[in-house]
Amino acid sequence: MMEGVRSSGPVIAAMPLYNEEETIGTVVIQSLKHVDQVYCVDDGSYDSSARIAAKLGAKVHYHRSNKGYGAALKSIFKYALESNAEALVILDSDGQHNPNDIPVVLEPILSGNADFVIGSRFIEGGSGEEMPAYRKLGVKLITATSNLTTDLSVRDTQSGFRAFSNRALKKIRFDQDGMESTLEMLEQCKDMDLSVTEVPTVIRYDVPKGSRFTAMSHGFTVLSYALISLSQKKPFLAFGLPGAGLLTLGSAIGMRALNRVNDFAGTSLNLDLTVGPGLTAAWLSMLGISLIFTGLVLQGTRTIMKRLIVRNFGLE
Ligand SMILES: Nc1nc2c(ncn2[C@@H]2O[C@H](COP(=O)(O)OP(=O)(O)OP(=O)(O)O)[C@@H](O)[C@H]2O)c(=O)[nH]1
Ligand SMILES: [Mg+2]
Repeated sequence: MMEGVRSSGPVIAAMPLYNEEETIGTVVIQSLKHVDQVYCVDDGSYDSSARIAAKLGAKVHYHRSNKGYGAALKSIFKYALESNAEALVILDSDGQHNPNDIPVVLEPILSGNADFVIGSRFIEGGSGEEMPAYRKLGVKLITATSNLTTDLSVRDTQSGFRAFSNRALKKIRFDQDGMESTLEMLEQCKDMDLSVTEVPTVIRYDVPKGSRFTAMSHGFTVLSYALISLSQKKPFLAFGLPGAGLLTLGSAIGMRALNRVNDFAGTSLNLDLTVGPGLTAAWLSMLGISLIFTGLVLQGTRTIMKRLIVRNFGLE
């Protein structure tokens, strides 16, 4: 049980649950030591996960079929809002997060210093070093893209260990049913002016199921979402930057080809050494210019649409 003055309802620990019968028991028992309630969303598991969780004192909500991680988070948010939770902490049920870190993740919320806390692997004291290299690269790529979109400087956007204040629960809305919901929430924090902070946590990679094959495909889905989101929110950056890169490369190849023309002026070597690079330079430059132009048009359209919406509906 948490100490302190209560302005609203319970402190809840919640977890998406999908076929985790080997670990869920320990996670529920240990979590109950730190919060008022444990809430599990069983997403169509075909093992004994849900029965074990319920037996050990968790409240279990059932989805009849597997709807995905984000869909489970939606059910969790709905329940936390209905309970007017003072704070909500979400953690994985596969044993990768240590429930004894719950107080650390909740602290900034309960002391009123943040609305959204991420248990991060990549700040001092976190467990980023233990992460398999390919996963680390994926998470860093997703995090960098997401930070460009949100202007936040979060170090670990992909941690499932997160806590929310009552204010954040009331303001955050997300649509995605998959793991992309992790990024959508951060965009909401930025849009709704919620304060985000990170605390170090250890995330284990030696749990019974360990890192699974699906992690790769989840990674690509989340990265695609991050790129689409960036191209929608900051099209000039998303198209203009690669465009400028291609234009620079094209120009460099073009300049070299031109220099060759000068070097071999009057000899028969000219054509062989300059036509190929010249053509490459031309199409790279044209592609670069098209991308920059696309970025400009999209950015302009976005600005005009935004102004129209603000003028006609008073919304940002
Ligand atoms: N409700 C629900 N939970 C899910 C689903 N997929 C995964 N989970 C749960 O979400 C948490 C994180 O899922 P994982 O598959 O472990 O994802 P991850 O930790 O990013 O990847 P790994 O390193 O491979 O474990 C776990 O507690 C899973 O039980 C799903 O489709 N529905
Ligand atoms: Mg996991």
